[in-house]
Amino acid sequence: MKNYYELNEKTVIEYVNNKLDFFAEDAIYECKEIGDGNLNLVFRIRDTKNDKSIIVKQALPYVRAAGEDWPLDINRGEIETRILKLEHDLTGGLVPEVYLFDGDMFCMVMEDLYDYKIMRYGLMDFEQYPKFAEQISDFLVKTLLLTSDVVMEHKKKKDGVKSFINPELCEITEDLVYTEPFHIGARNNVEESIKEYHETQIVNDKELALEVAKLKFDFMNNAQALLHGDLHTGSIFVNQNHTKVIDPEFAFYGPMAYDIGALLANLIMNYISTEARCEDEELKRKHKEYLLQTIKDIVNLFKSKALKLWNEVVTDKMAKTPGFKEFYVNDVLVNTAGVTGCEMVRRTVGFAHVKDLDGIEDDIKRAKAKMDNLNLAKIFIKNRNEITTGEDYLKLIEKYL
Ligand code: SR1
Ligand code: MG
Repeated sequence: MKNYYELNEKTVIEYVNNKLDFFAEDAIYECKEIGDGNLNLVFRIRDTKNDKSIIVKQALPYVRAAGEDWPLDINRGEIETRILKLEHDLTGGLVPEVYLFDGDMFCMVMEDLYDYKIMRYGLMDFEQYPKFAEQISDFLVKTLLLTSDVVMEHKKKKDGVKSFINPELCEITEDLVYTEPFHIGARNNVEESIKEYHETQIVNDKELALEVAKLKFDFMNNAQALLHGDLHTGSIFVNQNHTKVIDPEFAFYGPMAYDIGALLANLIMNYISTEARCEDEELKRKHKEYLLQTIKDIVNLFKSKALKLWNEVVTDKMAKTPGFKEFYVNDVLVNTAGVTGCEMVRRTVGFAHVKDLDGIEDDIKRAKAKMDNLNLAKIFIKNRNEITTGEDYLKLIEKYL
């Protein structure tokens, strides 16, 4: 931490120019801190004269959303840089290009995705992305299957487990996703109108707690593949033609289901919020239809692409046993439904919420949306053994919402 200082909109310009030969001599700078995540500072620096821009992401030694009382491993940017480079190669560019990582300043300098939009905000504006399901299912299958034991030489895979060990960020997930939302706790954020519902329907449900405990220890003990680790719609940039996944600082070797479930949950929460937030009935109908189709496609495409790629890339002799690939993918999908439910619960009553639900202005509609969300989440967790196809998701969404 000797040479570390927190950057601001002024100092970051000089910082970048000392590190990289990117901007022209005659550049006219515009700089804005655009980070709205829970952890880091993110700056966009633009040269308006030559129309060039760059992103600088700096890790803080504490959780930004909580303040200095919640310290956090500052070295997370190093893991993020390594996984972004790896994912860039595995997926043929479904993540941004990293230009530089500076281990003194814990800063990453990368490609600016200025003609993309953060997916959460796009979906909240009821936009549709027709190529998303195809591209994100590619991302999931390639990053997950190709980093797993069924494909990788086993000692190399174990080296990966070691080099992507990420205890502090994993602990955040263990606490904020798999523990605290299922108890009454100081870091939870439960709005008054749903406090009773939370207590009676979530905290007091012992059957639910048992299922969540099983999922928690799967998250902690199943070093199946190299995960993104926080694949919500705020970690994805999209436009009509392309998808770029960002922010894999929670990366580690864990269960594939964690990435797929986090994504599905965030699409479902956008679906639930659309009912309350969209005033134009025709737009609402179309957006919900688009979301259902996307959810269905992601699950089904993940399954079909994983089974197809399996035949081309699997190296383990026992993994080639007839019937094993179907067993393996089915197991991933069962746990995916469980993770979907846990993510939906934690984003409603845990420390870190989503704007989709919190942004519903009407108090009554917001409370209803959150209770609907919790109710559906429980079904996903408890009935996960029967939820393994896109159609299964749609049936439940249509039945309970
Ligand atoms: C203390 S960090 C809270 C949440 O923000 C990140 O994006 C992760 O989702 C984490 O759980
Ligand atoms: Mg993030």
